[in-house]
Amino acid sequence: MDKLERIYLWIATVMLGIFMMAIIYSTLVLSIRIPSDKGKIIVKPGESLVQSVFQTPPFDHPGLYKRGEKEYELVIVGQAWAFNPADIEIPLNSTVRIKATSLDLQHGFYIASTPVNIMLIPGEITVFEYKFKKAGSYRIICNEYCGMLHHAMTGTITVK
Ligand SMILES: [Cu+2]
Repeated sequence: MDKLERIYLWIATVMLGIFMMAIIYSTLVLSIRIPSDKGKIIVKPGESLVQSVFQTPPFDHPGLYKRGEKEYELVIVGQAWAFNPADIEIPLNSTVRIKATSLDLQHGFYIASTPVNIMLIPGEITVFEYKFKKAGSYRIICNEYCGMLHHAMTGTITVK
């Protein structure tokens, strides 16, 4: 083996070690979890994830709920290959707290022309807040490849 090759291999090994330590440190010491620490769906013994999601509030009733003056909570359940609900109407200038999860696979929840781009992970609850300040129609897109009809996994948000 060439001397230079050996040096490169050593550098690569040391870097890999540092990255592994960083992952372990961020998980165990800093308690960083993906996608957030907003909770999990607890699957009871003998139950499937689908049953557990539909028995865990607020996911037992997906939809848009008024929580205050110009404040809403949007409960979204993603599944292959649809969002529930898929067509949502939001009053202009409302702050929407999106709470989302997935029933089966990893999906994306991206609202085009906004910074809302969240990952829906089976059994994990993701929360994201956004204020809709511009009226119009926004397309919801699944941007995590989730199989055959991934391209058909869309929805619409109408802000007015
Ligand atoms: Cu999807």
